[in-house]
Order: sequence, then C-alpha cells, then structure tokens
Amino acid sequence: MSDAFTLYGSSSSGNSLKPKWVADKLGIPFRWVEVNTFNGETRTPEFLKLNPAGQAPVIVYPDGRALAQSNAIMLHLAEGSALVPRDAFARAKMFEWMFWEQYSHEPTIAVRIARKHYLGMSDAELDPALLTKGNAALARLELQLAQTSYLVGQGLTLADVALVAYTRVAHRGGFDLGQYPAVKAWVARVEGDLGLKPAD
Ligand SMILES: N[C@@H](CCC(=O)N[C@@H](CS)C(=O)NCC(=O)O)C(=O)O
Repeated sequence: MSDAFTLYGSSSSGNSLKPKWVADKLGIPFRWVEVNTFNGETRTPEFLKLNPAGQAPVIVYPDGRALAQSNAIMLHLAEGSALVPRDAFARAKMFEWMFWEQYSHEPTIAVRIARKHYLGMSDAELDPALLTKGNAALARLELQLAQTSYLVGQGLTLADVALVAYTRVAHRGGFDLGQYPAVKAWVARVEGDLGLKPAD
C-alpha cells in the first residue's frame, strides 16, 4: 500500500474515525475529506459512485478502487500488523467482537447518540429499546473487561478500536459509563494507546 488513499469521513462519526485512528496508529499516510452525513452529502450521485450504500466511511485509492464499511477498511489497513492477532483463534475472537459491534452495539449506542446529541431528539421521542439494548451491550463489555485488559487478551486489537469508537462517547447518548468501571478504565487505556484526548 504505497499510494496514499483518500478517506471520506465525518469527524462526528465513530465509524469514520475507526479507520482514521488505525491509519494514524500505523503511520499510513492518507488524505481526509470531511463529509457531512446529516445533510445528504453521502447520497449525491458522485458519492454513490464511491459507495453505493451512501454511507461514510469509504476509502478510495488513486487507481479508483474503493472500500467501504469501517471494519473492513480497518482490517485492510491493519493486515499484518500487531492490531490483528496472528493466532487463528485469537483472530477469530477479534472478529467475534467486531461482528457483534455492528449488530448489537453500534445500532443501539451510536443510533441513540446520533438522535439525542446530534439531532436533538428528546428522551420521550427516542425508542426506549435503544437505552435498554445499549446498556445490555455495555454490560456485555463490562463482563469481558473485568477479566482482561483488552477485548482479546492483553493487547490492543481492532476489536478494541471498533468498540471504543462509540463507547467513549456513549454519554452523549445518555449512557452512564460510571456504571461500568472496567469499561471506563478500558476506554482510557485504548484512548492512550491511540493517542486520543478523552472525549468531551
Ligand atoms: N456499517 C457501516 C455504517 C456506516 C454508517 O452508518 N455511516 C453513517 C455515519 S456513522 C452515514 O454515513 N450515514 C449517512 C447516511 O446514511 O446517509 C460502517 O461500519 O461503516
């Protein structure tokens, strides 16, 4: 991967920040193009040519190849690095967390953050299941992180990057990380590893 790619992303989107953090951590050069995901910029004919799903993030190489889905982009960027365990079972465990993130964590926590914090919806307007399911996801993380420093054993992997993205700003969605001390400590640990300042 010698050619710098362009990352189309939104600074307010954890999904967009995931591949940015991986590229920064691994010293991979790229160009960031800010996209507003709330005003239809991802639905223009030009953007749909890059990602027909109409979502950020998407990366584009100088030769025109494009890749979407935050976790797929991270996997591509981090292949062969220490962020992807060499051991097959540990690697599969990393995938287990990443698939779970997209099905059970992001659709509850990120969606509540977007609606409450960015779109200004009141608690009464929000589906109560988002809070219940989001807290269930945080409890699932707490169970693991009370036992291990990182989600897969004792070192940072893409599973941590995927899951910290929205967990670190979960308070914006009305979640209280004070109820999850191991998660809170892990967020600080991963932010340190990625060189991020604590959110808010
Ligand atoms: N599963 C996708 C989700 C991407 C996604 O939901 N992107 C949102 C921002 S976080 C977006 O671009 N929304 C604009 C739209 O749907 O029009 C990923 O992980 O990349």
